[in-house]
Amino acid sequence: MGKGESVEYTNWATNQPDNENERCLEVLRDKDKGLLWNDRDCNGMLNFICEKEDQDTDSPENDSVSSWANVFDNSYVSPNVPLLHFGAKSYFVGRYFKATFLEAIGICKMMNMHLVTITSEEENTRLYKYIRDTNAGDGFWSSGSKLIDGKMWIWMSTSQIIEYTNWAPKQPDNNNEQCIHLILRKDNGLLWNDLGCNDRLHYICEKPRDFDSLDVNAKDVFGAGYGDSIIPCKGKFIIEK
Ligand SMILES: [Ca+2]
Ligand SMILES: [Ca+2]
Repeated sequence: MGKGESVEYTNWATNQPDNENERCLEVLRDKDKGLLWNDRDCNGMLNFICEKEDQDTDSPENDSVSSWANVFDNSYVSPNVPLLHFGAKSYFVGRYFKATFLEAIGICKMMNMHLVTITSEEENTRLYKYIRDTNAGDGFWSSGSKLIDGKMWIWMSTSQIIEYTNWAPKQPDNNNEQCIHLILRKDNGLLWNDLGCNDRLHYICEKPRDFDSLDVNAKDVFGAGYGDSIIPCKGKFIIEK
């Protein structure tokens, strides 16, 4: 997760991985065999090991292309990490693990992404269709919350005040529910509900789309029906009508 890369080298313990519902990797110390791997439930409480890049060395691996923070932002993104590309953003739908609102912020950050912001009906509709068509789940965290002052709804990932909304009927309905939960209604779109921030939900991460590394197709970018052509220009885009 820290680099957005697929795991290639492995050192599984005997008969591991053994359970589809165990989605995190635990390392076990074995006196004879060294460090062995086990798939394990992600909610367990374990000790942990952190790592960071050594800033002092000049090894070629530390150049800007492969620097830690850029890995998920460029073409090194693992083909095994499925992203939805729409408009100027790419999205990752976290469907296999549920997290609290704050944990979801951390998980997106770990992938060098942000918890999602939704600023237009088009964006809300595209996410709705993607979630529906991929059966990704029925409840997701967005980065919308009023945790800052208890009153104002803000996209935490961008600090913008929330303008476009798509509240479900009778929502928001509770002053103690301070985070925005996206609800899939199969025939009725992606509706918003205020929910307690400590509830556990799936989540959607986003990042600016990296056009340079992609084979840009206008239909892909702006959805079928748009005839716009897009000319990449040093990372920025001119959209010709
Ligand atoms: Ca296991
Ligand atoms: Ca509510």
